[in-house]
Amino acid sequence: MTNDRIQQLAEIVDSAAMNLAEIGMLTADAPDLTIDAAYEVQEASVERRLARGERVIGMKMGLTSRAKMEQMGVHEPIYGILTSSMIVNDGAAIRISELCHPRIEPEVAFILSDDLEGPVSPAQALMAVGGVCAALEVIDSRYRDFKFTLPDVIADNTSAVRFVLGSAVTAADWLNLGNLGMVMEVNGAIVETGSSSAIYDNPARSLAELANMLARRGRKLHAGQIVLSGGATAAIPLKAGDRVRVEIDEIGSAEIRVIP
Ligand code: OOG
Ligand code: MG
Repeated sequence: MTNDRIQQLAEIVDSAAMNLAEIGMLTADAPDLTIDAAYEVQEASVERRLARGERVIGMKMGLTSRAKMEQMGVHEPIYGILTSSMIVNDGAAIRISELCHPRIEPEVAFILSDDLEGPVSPAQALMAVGGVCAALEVIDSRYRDFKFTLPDVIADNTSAVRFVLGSAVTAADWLNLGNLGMVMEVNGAIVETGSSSAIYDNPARSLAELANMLARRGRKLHAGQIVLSGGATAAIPLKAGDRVRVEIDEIGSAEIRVIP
C-alpha cells in the first residue's frame, strides 16, 4: 500500500473520530489493508493528533481476553496508542456528547519505570514496571455498529478514546498479578465480575506480548508510559448519568462518571 493511501485511510478514521461520524469498514474499499499497513494507518492517524498538540502517553493492548475476543469476533491481540487527550482523572466526568457509541471495560494498568524493548518474558517485562493500577477503558469504535475486522480495528487505533487510572499505585513485585478478582459496577449495581487471569492468563504476559509485538515493528515502550493490558470482561454500553467503578483485589479502584 502506498504512503498516500495510508495517509488517506488515516484521514478517514481521524475525521470520523473528530466528527463522531460512524464509517464503514476500511477493508470494504481497501482489501489490501494488511495488518502491517493497518499499523501504519494507526501511526499516521496518531501523527494527525500530535500535530493538533496531543502527546503520546502510553500504549494499550486489546483483545487479550476470551470475553473480549468473543464479543468482538476478532481473535488476535492488537495494540493501540494512548494520547494525552484520552486520560481522565479518577472520579472525573466524561461528556457523552463528545463520543459516538461508547462502551466501558475493566482493565489492569501498568506505569513503566524503565524503557522496555522486546523480546522479553513476562517476568522480564515486570522488571520495567514501576507500579500497577486499577483502570477503566472507554472504547468508541469509529465503525458502524462496532463491527470490524482485525486490520480495521488496528487502523482505528483499537477504538481508543478515554481511560481512567485508579489513584492508588501498587508495586508489582508484591502482587500475584495473575489472580486478582475484579468487580465492575454501574450506578452501584454489579454488571461484570472477573479475574486478572482473564487478561492473557496474566496482565504481565500481555505487557510482554506488547513489547514483543512492538519489537517486530522496530518500536519499544518508554519509561513513564502507561500500558493498559486489555479488558478482562466484555465491554458495557455507556449512557449519560452512569457512574462506573471497578474494584480490583489488592490494587484498588477507579471511577468515571458520564455526563451529557
Ligand atoms: C477493540 C479494543 C479492544 C480491549 O481491551 O480488549 C480493547 C474494541 O473492542 O473495540 O480495548
Ligand atoms: Mg481495552
